[in-house]
Amino acid sequence: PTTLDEQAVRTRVAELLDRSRARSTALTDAVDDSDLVAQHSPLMSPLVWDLAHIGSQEELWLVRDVGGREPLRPEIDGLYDAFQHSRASRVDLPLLTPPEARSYVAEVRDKALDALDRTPLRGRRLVDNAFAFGMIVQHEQQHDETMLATHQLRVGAPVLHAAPPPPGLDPVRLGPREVLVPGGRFEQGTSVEPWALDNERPAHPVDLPAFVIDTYPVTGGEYVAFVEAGGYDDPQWWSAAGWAHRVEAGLVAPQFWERDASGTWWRRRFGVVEPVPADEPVVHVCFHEAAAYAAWAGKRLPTEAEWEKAARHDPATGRSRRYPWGDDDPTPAHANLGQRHLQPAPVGAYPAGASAHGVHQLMGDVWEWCDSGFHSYPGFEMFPYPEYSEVFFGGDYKILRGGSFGTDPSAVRATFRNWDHPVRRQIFSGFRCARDATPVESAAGGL
Ligand code: AVJ
Ligand code: FE
Repeated sequence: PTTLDEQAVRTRVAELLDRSRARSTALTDAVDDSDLVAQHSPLMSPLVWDLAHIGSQEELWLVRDVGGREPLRPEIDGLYDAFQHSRASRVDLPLLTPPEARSYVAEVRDKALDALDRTPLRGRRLVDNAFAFGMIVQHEQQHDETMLATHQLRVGAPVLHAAPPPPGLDPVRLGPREVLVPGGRFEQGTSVEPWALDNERPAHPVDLPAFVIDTYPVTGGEYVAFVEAGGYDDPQWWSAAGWAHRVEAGLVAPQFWERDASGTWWRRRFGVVEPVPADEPVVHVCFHEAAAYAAWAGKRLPTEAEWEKAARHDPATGRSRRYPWGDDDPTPAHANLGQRHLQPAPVGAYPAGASAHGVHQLMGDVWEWCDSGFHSYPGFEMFPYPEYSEVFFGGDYKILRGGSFGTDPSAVRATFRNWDHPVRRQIFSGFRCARDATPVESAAGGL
């Protein structure tokens, strides 16, 4: 018999599947078919690959695995296996055409919804089957964010539109630039969040010395000061690997920035060219640029554990929250998520989203580089397949936390761990700074 609980899960999953598909459709209908099959950057797949790959993963996990159905298109599995073909080479594969890809994903979705209706979602299966649906919702949303990054790389007139973000706070109301997080234990990761991926598990204690962290991400205005001070010309701020990359790639400023003859910095954002906004978190910087800025500012990047403690730890109860503001799911008042806006919001725009430690904009706006590699937590158990996280542990990656304006709320939590190569910056990546607390600060317990 169907329990109320089970029906509620079904309804919620169906809504989220609908929402992710509406987003994929909007991102792929926004351009001509010739644009869908084009290579906008060797760092990205053609958009039509992402679309059919979304369908292919859904077929594997929901139609074949959960639903126990026969394969729809077994012959195309290899084309859409991300491990078989590099992003740069996908444009040369005999991919489904845009009309074929559209009808393929629609056919898969019909069968996935049928599986959702017929599959038990109770008991142990509630965990396993409901998780498979949650994983597929998150997978589609992750590729939607990737497609959004491809749109940003695409050259041409604007085709995406969204309302501007809410205004920020003036510096007086924003308060201090940094805050002390006292030393001590907190719980990192989760064992209970239903849609948490394997790499976020299990919950485990971490003991950290006191540290100081920025109350909001580094802004465009602050970053311009680093550029104008010659930060890109002075190897003392850069790690050896960072400097080598800065020279080899010819980095002079964040991606999509350009300086005019009068010295004004401009940025291109989804086809719109506008002055770099001084009060918006800087975006499209790689890990090396973020670390160099932090060194120039006399600080460093936070570790992943520091970021998570600043975001989740509630000093009043000792508990770790699901989100910086508490346990409630994100609303538009909490964070700039879900592509509601096509840019980060000015600092201070989400006072309701601040953490217990008074740290703003940890969720949404920009992914934040952390000075930590991608490793498993103690007690990690691979689930449901090694290719999601396990094969990436220990690779040449740095952690990113918190999600960007292009991340859907269904695909991010304060425990969510993203990772990428330290040289990547076509993603919506920014950062905030941290530093060790001085003995006086640690002893005082507050700034
Ligand atoms: C977690 C964002 C690094 O996009 O490469 C998508 C997510 N895994 N398909 C990525 C993912 C398989 C992944 N990241
Ligand atoms: Fe994928």
